[in-house]
Amino acid sequence: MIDLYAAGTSNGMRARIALEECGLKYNWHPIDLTKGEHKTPQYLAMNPMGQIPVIVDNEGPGGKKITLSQSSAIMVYCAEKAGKFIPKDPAKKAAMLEAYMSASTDITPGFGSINACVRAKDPAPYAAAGDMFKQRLKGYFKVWDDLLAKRKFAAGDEFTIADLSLYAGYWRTKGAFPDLVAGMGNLERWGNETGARPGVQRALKI
Ligand SMILES: N[C@@H](CCC(=O)N[C@@H](CS)C(=O)NCC(=O)O)C(=O)O
Repeated sequence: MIDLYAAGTSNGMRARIALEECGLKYNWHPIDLTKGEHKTPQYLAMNPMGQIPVIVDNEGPGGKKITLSQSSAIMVYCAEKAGKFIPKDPAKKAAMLEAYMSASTDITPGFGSINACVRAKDPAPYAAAGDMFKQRLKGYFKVWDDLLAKRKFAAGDEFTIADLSLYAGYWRTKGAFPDLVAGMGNLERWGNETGARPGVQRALKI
């Protein structure tokens, strides 16, 4: 059985979406970031970065327990364990990695940067930076909108972890800053299809 320690953020939901979509059984341990539950000595022993998400798989590789942080690493781990969502064909796998990295290293950190600016205790000094990050994220989503006009899924004709990763960032952005994805019909079509998947729906019901 896997233990998941997370909260309802983009990174936290990336891990939970992966577990649900991969059909892996897990225990859900909600972490209250406002109470600093991710900074306790017990938590830091699992992830010295003091961040969610973390999974502990008691039946990891070789039957040994493994503790893993970094939402994108967790997604790959779940996909490999379940044998799902990573293309076998090398060219399709390369395309998947390209899309996956955009979702994991452009979209979600972009969202996180905006959040840090607008939710700062005193947001005024960060207003210009917040606007700059908003424009940058909107630009990324516009490219995704154009790409999704030509392909059904994030990396082509196969549903992969790139879709799962991109969806977490899209879902959070749409909820918090809807204007950044407004009027992007292809992205919306893909978002509606991905959001309707039973595993994604279960993951986001917290
Ligand atoms: N690169 C990490 C980022 C994790 C991260 O930023 N987690 C945030 C929530 S989305 C967090 O725990 N923030 C609290 C903190 O940094 O103190 C990942 O992908 O898992």
